[in-house]
Amino acid sequence: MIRTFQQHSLRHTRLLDGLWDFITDPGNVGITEQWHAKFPSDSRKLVVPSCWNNELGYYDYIGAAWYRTYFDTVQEANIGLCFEGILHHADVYVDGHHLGYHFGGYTQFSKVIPHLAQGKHELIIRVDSTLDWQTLPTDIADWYSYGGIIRSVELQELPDVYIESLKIDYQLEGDTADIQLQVKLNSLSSVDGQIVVSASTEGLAFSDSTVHIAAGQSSRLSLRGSLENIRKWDVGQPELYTFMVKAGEDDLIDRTGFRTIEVNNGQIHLNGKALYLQGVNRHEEHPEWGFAFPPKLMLKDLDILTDMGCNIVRGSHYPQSQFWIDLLDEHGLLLWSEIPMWGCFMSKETLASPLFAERGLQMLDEMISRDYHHPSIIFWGAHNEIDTRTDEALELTKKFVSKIRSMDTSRLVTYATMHPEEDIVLSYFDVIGINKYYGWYQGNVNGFRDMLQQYYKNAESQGASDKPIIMSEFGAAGIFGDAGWEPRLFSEDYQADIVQQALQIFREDPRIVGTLIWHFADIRVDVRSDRPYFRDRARSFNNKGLLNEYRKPKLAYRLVKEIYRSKR
Ligand code: ADA
Repeated sequence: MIRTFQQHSLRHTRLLDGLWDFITDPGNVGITEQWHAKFPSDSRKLVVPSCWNNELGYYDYIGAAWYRTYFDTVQEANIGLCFEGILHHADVYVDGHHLGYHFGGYTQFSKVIPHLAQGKHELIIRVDSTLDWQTLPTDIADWYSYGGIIRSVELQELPDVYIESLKIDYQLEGDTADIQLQVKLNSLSSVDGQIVVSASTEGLAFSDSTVHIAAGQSSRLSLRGSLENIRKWDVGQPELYTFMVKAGEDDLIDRTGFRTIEVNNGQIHLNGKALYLQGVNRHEEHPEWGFAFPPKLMLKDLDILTDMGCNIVRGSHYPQSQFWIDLLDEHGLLLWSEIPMWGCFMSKETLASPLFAERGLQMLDEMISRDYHHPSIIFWGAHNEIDTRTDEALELTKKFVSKIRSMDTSRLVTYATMHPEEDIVLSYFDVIGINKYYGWYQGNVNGFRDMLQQYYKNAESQGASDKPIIMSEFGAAGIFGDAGWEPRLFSEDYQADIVQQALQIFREDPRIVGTLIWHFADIRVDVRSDRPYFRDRARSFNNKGLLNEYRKPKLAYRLVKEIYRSKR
């Protein structure tokens, strides 16, 4: 996988990234014998990872496509295939056998093939980027509907008993950490066996444990240890600890940081100190790469966020790549991570759909399991702008929030509301995110003041007055280069004015604990000629970026930098 550190030193891994055969299948013909034989002659090459919509002729292609590559095994081996992100439906075939299906473009999944014979093997993936009213996101969202294998594909050679997962938990008492490791092992062997598991981190070796594992079964064990004088992870103080687990011939390396997060007196406390959050929303998108955002550009985005004086970024509106989150861990920046539940135009039928809920719960599961150890993640976001005045939203909220809390009690749970004045789900969350666009969709920028008063009344009536508030979205569009003497709509000047005035209002309000400007950089938007949505998006971009899509700063960027770097 593409991480900033090595995850295995014993297990052999290799990326299958590179040039793959590619063919679209608009008629959903499928992989019949005949069609399969035709694959090479009709197909073209495509780089994995990438989005096909960034290639000539495929700009607006939404539908099914087939990808093919080959890999060799020098001897019979257990093979694990790990897919970091495929938009959105994926069917995996090895040597013509269907290994399984996965839905969800922004979280990873794996398939294991025990005892694969020595030789050359064919890996085919059917990818379908079609969205509908029961998918996450649905077919209406304010970002481009890209398709493809957007993140890396990795092949792993697994020993007969391998480590499936590692979960690191800890309790802090002063500067002592009481640590529990939970290790899950899987056997692909036809005989029972015993295996020695050892684990360590800087300054602590856990006692070895001998585990009996039955043929073809899995086994869990937990290891405990205590570490004194720990260095805490904090904003701008990225203290990380690397954990190494060895089980027989296999190993797994992961990292975490020790810190506490809690809400106290309407404030968010990190390591016992009140935090004021200053940041932006960021889509992991670029006009040339779509969602297959390359590591080199991530480093640049990180430098820009740091230059601006941000201490947090919202991963709008889906789980972002692990490489990005590793970078945030390493630089002491915080992250709000959420699933792609974008509800601005969402129907009640969608909110009430069991399939939709099931997909959302699975995504929460995959996001939290994948990213549990990242100290940068402070919030799990349950949804964005669904109609939180309705019973359907309330029921879904209960399911999502209890799922999150059942998996993780060490972080805060939040969401972004566009109906703060009438919202009925406030009490389920630790922190309330408010999305409002006074000065853009909603009249004068001073409207924020009234809206906040109404929100406070609503919060009081629901017993939620003590919940910290983050202004999770606000902003205005400004076309890069359109600057002048007067702040006309869509000019850089207008955008800068709105953002500056809004920040001033929010920074004076003691109940607001943070601001996340919409948006970091301009993003491509799905403006299809046959649909009524997003018709105000000039250039087919959401132009509310503080930077343009190529990361050139607008006037608003310079003002925000000045404000974020000044004392409140
Ligand atoms: C919403 C939404 C964003 C974006 C924004 C806008 O708040 O959450 O994804 O669409 O509005 O630009 O209107």
